[in-house]
Amino acid sequence: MSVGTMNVKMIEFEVKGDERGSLVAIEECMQVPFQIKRVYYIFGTKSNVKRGAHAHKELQQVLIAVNGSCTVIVDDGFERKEFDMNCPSKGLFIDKLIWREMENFSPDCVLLVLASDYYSEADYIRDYAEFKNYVFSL
Ligand code: T46
Repeated sequence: MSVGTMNVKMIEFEVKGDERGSLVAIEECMQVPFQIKRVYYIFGTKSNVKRGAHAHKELQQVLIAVNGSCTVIVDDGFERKEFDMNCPSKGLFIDKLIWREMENFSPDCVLLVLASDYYSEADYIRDYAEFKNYVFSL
């Protein structure tokens, strides 16, 4: 891994709109680059709360602010980037081994997450120094 190759990218989903409103469809291995094994969503986040602050050894995810807004900060151990999440037709793909933090949640924010695997606490790295050591040892 080296500077400038952080595997995080914003995906624009096609909006099927008509006079009734809008619809976005997401299928595994089509609009997102993995098989979707788990879906969860974060809502009712209190103001001034920060979430995340961990990386995953293997898990890949796509984060979508289906309502409201929040900020996602990503860090591959070499550089940090910030993404404003405020559009239900955009998803942030986050590869494995990326540290992530979420903050600035609007009261109405619903952050939908599509994940490549089932929940496993063993996949989390929750200490930043440990994360950097892990990345630099690869
Ligand atoms: C991530 C960011 C974007 C479960 O039991 N099953 C699950 O699938 C998840 C995701 C969580 N949990 C439990 C574990 C904790 O007791 O729900 C509680 C809150 O989870 P956590 O503190 O990890 O939540 P966040 O918002 O800090 O992080 C979550 C995901 O865990 C993480 O994978 O990338 O959202």
